[in-house]
Amino acid sequence: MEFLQTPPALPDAWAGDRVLRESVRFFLGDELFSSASPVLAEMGALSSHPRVLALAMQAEREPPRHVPYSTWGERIDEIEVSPAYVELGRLGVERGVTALPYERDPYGPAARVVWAALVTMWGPSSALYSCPVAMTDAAARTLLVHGGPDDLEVVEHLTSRDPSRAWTSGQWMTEMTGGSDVGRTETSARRDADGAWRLYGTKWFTSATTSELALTLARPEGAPDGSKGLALFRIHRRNADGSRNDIFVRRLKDKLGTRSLPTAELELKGALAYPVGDVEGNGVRRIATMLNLTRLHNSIGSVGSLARGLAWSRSYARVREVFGKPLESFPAHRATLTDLAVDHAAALALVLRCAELTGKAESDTATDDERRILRGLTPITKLATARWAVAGAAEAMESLGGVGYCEDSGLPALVRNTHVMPIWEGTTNVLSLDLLRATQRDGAAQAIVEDARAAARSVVEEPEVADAATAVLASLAQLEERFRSTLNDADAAQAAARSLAIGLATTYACARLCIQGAWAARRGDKRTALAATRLARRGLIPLVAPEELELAMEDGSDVPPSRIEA
Ligand code: MFK
Repeated sequence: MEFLQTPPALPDAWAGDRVLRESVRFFLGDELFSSASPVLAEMGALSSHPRVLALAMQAEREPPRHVPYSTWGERIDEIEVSPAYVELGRLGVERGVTALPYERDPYGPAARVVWAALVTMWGPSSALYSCPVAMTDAAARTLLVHGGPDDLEVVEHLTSRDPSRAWTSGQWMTEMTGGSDVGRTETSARRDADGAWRLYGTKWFTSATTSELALTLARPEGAPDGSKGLALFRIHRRNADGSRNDIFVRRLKDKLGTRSLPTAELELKGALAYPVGDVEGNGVRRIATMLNLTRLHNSIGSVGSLARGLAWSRSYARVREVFGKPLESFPAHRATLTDLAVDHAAALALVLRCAELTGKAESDTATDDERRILRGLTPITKLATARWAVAGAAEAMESLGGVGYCEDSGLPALVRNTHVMPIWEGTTNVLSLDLLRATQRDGAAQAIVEDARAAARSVVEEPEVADAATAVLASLAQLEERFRSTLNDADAAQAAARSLAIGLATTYACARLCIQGAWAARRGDKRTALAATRLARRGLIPLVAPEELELAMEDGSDVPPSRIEA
């Protein structure tokens, strides 16, 4: 009879993920873990349920459509999205992907840890509804911190579990002048005779454009150039009477991935908007609250991709037989899966630590040192997890061979969608430079180094993690020296920024895996200690930054393109 491969089955994202369960228990303690487990178990089962996976596939096949005009010629600029995308959003919202961090009971400051675990599982099944969720959460927090009484009603909608009341928010920051250099924002804000603010300009990348509202930056007339002149505004797609605001869709973006998610170019032609706080030029500082949270969401998305890719790879290795033996028994393949597992454990350790500190900061229980750690840990967690996730998703696809390269396996969508992680919310270099700035202004890197050192020292005598903890301490000393020798020279610091950021993230992840591994080993499970050891053996700091920067742009790159007729 013709051979037919037994298909791999995606395991339950909670019951089938030992590292996630152990990590959440490590962060929460036994008692809170018991109370959070049912919620997380439900999400684990839901996110790997065949119906949910089918919805995600459907949303991938049904990209958004821009409908500029009504049947009778009225300009409407509707964006139609797949019903599957809407349904996936409903499933997440009902289970608290936006609401849980705002419900202090029963988890208190640890709510962000429970929530982060929840969203890592839901994200890869959400057909990128995780994107509006990121911006909605971040907008709610930004409005709570910087907004006034009028914003509170909006926050209620943004943090509701009731799909009939729940709103989502976008974040319209990027303009044609740049996603990174936000200070060049050209959108202007003018005040009407009746005192209302109206915005004029073009927003170049606006995702989740079907959201009810967005937070955006604009320059009030007469305000200075640069980021110091920008103010933050809340802007709604529809006015209070249901009529459309003066927001026009130029076109939808044709993206490599995130295909189910609408991303548009928008023109604001006198669109009504409400300042968040004053208009005295605190816009970038205020939107930074939003950015720090969306960067955490991005990191959670990267962990989700790593977990999903690893789950598919392992599942396939269990059912596939080659050269007369199960694939899972080949040392070459085991080595590949081991490194994927280490990347996943390291990324999760960083993300849950960031979530823990975010929860403390939001509930005003963080110490000054913890705030400094969080300031630097957010960008480096985002940049490191995104890079690991891109490599991990590609590795997972490769591990399924040719079938993994075919659309109906779902792996190509995972690879495409993961590729947005290093780009969305700040590229690797932009975030590396953010770490340098936060180090010079707030001592962020020093705080991270001290925290990692204290962690490694606390377990360096424990046999299971002694080697890894020793490597962490050596790496921290090297990093300190590299920071010291480069920070005073702006060009040298820039050239070294990426290797410093990745080195610090990897070393910090290893320190966290050391303390978690020692804790788990005392309870009888040595696998996280093994992950710490393997991570340390791979090397914690990348090579020193190149000094041969003249190789970057070769002579001749200014030669005009060929004009020969083909
Ligand atoms: C899933 C979706 C898929 C769709 C496809 C997506 C495609 C990609 C679309 C995109 O374009 S994503 C673009 C994402 N863009 C960014 O993430 C912004 C990157 N740029 C930065 O992060 C800059 O550092 C930033 C704009 C925030 C600030 O740069 P500036 O203009 O040079 O200002 P400056 O002086 O560094 O900071 C201004 C103030 O904000 C300072 O405070 P003070 O005024 O009190 O001195 C900073 O300390 C503060 N600040 C900046 N970043 C902060 C921060 N505070 C706290 N946390 C931060 N992260």
